[in-house]
Amino acid sequence: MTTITLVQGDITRQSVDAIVNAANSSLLGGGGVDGAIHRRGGPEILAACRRLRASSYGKGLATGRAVATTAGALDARWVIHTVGPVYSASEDRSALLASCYRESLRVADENGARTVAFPAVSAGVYGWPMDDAARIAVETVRAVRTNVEEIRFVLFDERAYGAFARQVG
Ligand code: AR6
Repeated sequence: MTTITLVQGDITRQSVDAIVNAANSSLLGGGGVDGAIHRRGGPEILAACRRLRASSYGKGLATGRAVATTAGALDARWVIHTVGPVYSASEDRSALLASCYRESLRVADENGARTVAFPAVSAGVYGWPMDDAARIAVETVRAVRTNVEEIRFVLFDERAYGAFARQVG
């Protein structure tokens, strides 16, 4: 049984097995959630990302994929980095956004994580409309077969929290 929970707050303050990062394909950090995770998690995470770049992801991590690193100083065992699609009004990229959630849960399962915190992937800098981002996120995780016991969506503000709450019902 997997439970979906919602929290309004800062994902870097969560105590879970895995924290999902809305990264970019470089894996070398950025703003938004990515910046916050690297700031609070410390240099170990970036060092692990650099090693991944050097070993397996020379061309970067593809959109819709996910990979785990140490969580550094965060209160978690892993950070799972996933790359959301940039929103496009002219092209339907929702399969790629759904893939971020599926792949992140697959990586969580591979590592044995039982509690996983997700941000609203692509709904910040990447421009995805919040209601649609919430619908895709919730529908996708509900359809996944996983050993994860708690999927916690951590929403930064009231608007995001409301959008997810309407989907979870
Ligand atoms: N905790 C929870 N949610 C947060 C936090 C936080 N600490 N900070 C921001 N959010 P974004 P994206 C919310 O932009 O759209 C980065 O530069 C935010 O309000 O972090 O996937 C990466 O390096 C929004 O609702 O991710 C990429 O280049 C949601 O998290 C790019 O941004 C996602 O916003 C990825 O863009």
